[in-house]
Amino acid sequence: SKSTPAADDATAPLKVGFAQTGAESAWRTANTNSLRNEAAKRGIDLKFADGQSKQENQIRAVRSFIAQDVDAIVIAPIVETGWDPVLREAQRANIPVIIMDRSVQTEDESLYVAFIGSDFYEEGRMAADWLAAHAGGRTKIVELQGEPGSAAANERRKAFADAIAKHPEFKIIDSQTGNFRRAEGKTVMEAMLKTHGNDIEIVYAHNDDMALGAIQAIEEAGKTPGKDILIVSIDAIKEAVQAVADGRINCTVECNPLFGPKIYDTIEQVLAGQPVEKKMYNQDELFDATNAAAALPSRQY
Ligand code: GYE
Repeated sequence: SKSTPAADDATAPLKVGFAQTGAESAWRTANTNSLRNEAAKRGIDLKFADGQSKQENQIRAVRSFIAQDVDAIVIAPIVETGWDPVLREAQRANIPVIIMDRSVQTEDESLYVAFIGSDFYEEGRMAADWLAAHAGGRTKIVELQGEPGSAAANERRKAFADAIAKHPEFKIIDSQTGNFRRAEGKTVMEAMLKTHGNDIEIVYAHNDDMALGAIQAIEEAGKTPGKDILIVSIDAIKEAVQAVADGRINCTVECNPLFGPKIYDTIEQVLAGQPVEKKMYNQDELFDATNAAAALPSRQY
């Protein structure tokens, strides 16, 4: 197996390659900062690659990390499928890979050492359950999906559909991708308002950035988000928790992006030959009118 850097040279800093998805959302920026800041704190040499939302860029970055003989590789996979060949290359080079944030579908689970992230299915279920309890007779939902093919969009969509199927009064009248981006959330919402007009009673957004974009579209259409149209969302970035406190978003389910410490702890354990858990999930909370204002001062992202 891979020798520790200490075995090569006691003074050499740990070299970690990080293939990030891109910079599509405030969540993502917080995630990038967490890995960068914690690396700086620990004296880790972090090689950061921005995938610019393209899997091919991420695969190219992983290959270059292998060529640079890094000690470990962290991947935040844009989409779930298509990773096996490059993961095999890393394994052949004896470089451990940590999958962070979004999961991969693989035929060989030994191709990565650990997954660290949130349970996206659980997040979608929490959003739907909140709605079932608080919709107050509103039933017609439009969905703003995240990046097509991403684990986050796939699971948030499936969980929500499964959960509202148990409440036959609800109906998803339209569902389109906004790619986890604020500007796209706004344009998609504008188009939906044109198509469906007053029929839209609820927005389910797969992330806060799209919800915040949708809110702008709703306000520009002369409606009041949070009242005329209920908004449920995921991530709990500070700006969205503030919007919940202000009554413009009704609920946001937390998805904690601050993985830096956990990622490097895990890498250090793996390189020291210690066993690590294969799948590590965050415990995520939900914010609505009852707890958002109180939570605001302590929100870290
Ligand atoms: O919800 C979204 C980001 O994969 C959990 O990606 C992540 C999602 C997050 O762009 O804001």
